[in-house]
Amino acid sequence: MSLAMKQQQNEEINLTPLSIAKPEAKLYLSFMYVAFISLFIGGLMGLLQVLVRSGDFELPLGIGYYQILTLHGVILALVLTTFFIIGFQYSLLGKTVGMSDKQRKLGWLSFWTMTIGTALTGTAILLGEANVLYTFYAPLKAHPIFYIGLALVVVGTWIAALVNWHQVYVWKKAHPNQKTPLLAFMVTINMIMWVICSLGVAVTVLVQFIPWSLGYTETINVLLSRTLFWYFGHPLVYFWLLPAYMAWYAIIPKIIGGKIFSDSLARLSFILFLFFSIPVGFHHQLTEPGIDPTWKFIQVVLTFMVIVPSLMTAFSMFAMFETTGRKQGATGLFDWFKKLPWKDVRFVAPFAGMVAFIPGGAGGIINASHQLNTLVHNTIWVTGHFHLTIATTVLLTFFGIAYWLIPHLTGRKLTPKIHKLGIYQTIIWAVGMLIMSGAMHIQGLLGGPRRSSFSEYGGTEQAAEWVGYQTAQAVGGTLLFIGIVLMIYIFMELLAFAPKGEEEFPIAEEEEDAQPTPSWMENWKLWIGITIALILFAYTIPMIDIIQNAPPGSPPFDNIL
Ligand code: HAS
Repeated sequence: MSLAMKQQQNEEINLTPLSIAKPEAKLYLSFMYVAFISLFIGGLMGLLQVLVRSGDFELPLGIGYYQILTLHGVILALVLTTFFIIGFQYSLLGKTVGMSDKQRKLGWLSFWTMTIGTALTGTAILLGEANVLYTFYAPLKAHPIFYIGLALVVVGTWIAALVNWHQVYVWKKAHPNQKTPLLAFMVTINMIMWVICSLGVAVTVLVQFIPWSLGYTETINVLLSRTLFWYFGHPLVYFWLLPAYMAWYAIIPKIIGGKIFSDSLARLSFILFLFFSIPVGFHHQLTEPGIDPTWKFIQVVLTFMVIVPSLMTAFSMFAMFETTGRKQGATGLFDWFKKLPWKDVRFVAPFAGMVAFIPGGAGGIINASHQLNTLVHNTIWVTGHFHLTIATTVLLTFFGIAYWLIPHLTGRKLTPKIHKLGIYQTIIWAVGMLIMSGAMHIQGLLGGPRRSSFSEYGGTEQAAEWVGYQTAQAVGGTLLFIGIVLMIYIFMELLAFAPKGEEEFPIAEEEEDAQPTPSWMENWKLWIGITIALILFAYTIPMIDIIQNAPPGSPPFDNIL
């Protein structure tokens, strides 16, 4: 069916979600294959790391600790997330605004560009030519293929962004006076943020790293490269978070039998993310010399602004849970809690992710506080923080999405057995992460460094204090690996073995008496204008300073690890 016909049908049935045709499903599923293969490889590397750090295990065959650490970070933080997100977002748009044949073909182009890039980067790491970790901080130097591969992954996502915006544009033209469906609005924002921020990493990779790694330039401006990386690196974490929020705002209400709490509030929180995600990168560089403290202070203030939309989200979630519970007959202060569908894994997994975000977010606020940051920076506390946020909050939500998205796309049923297995999976994950991330937080407070293999540090007393926590991390990490194996099994069941049938693509509706969403919320020129103004304000002067007063650049440190 052509896109115009689908949209016509959409209008006739009063904006009920569109159906997903087989060729579209194939595209969305391809992204999921790469995401879940990455989960397995990255998880295995994680297991090896925690075992090495326990002090009781050595890597065989001359494999280096920093080689597997790089693979772990790149394949989980960059590949798994990006593939899942792009595939999920395509499916959201396919469902809410439609996808034409031409758009689908370009969707494949984005997929293959990203996949070829991943293969190149992965090969460089596997050959031991890129032990530079996922942040590839200069002056550590990798083989040029590592950077070229990463650049291709980014180019692939830009193609996806263009396709996404085109999908929304075509829909808008066909529905001139209607508001963009909430999920399509959210995808549009996420991709605007992503394209603006990934320009930073593109510039440093193309202008600094590739020529330097090819030997065309002798030195690199280290501070500039790190600043451009973090200009990208912090919004990157919201690029991971916002798809989880899409599910929390617009999908979870349907799963629990409720309605969207407030369409306007959800849109406003996404607009605030667009404004405040980017001009905050210095909070990763608070201990770095060469950046004027005034600008660090300004970016810390802006960091506290980006906490606001998450607090709005927390408020909305509580409000949505309570309103739904009360409509189902709950009375008293907390009865609504019992009304939540505790046997439905599509709800339980993301809910566990929400709970993890309470300490995860609090940890972020600690990190962002300049004085406290001096205590935790470069300690394994930070690793604990991001395992709670990305590896629990976001990932459990992604698992929650997979439970309905995969069978919806493969035409299979989410059976009671899989619900049950999924709930065990969630529990194993939550317990494993509680142990591993909890031990990381405490060890960090005791001064344990991050990004480091096992060492007794010459037999110092302080390092001896850390060993017990490292053993706990190995216990937690082993549980997490069991959780990964279980999740891969569930994924394969949903892909090919579960009984044939239909699974719902749950998209929630607004309350009947909801106030209309103001039309100015779609004033894209204004939102992008404010975003650019904030970026220019936060970065122009310090950037000029970093370039003009740069110390001598650094020659490459080649595979010293
Ligand atoms: Fe972070 C470092 C600050 C959020 C990821 N962060 C990292 C790194 C990663 C990362 C990967 O300021 C390491 C990078 C590296 O390799 O060096 N982070 C923050 C702040 C937030 C934050 C202020 N981070 C995230 C998210 C991530 C993530 C989200 C991934 C997805 N982070 C930092 C800073 C550093 C940092 C510094 C640098 C540290 C250093 O020195 O190197 C905020 O966005 C957090 C706001 C969140 C909240 C929580 C709201 C709670 C909600 C849940 C509601 C629960 C419900 C359930 C409804 C305020 C929405 C209720 C049920 C019940 C039963 C109660």
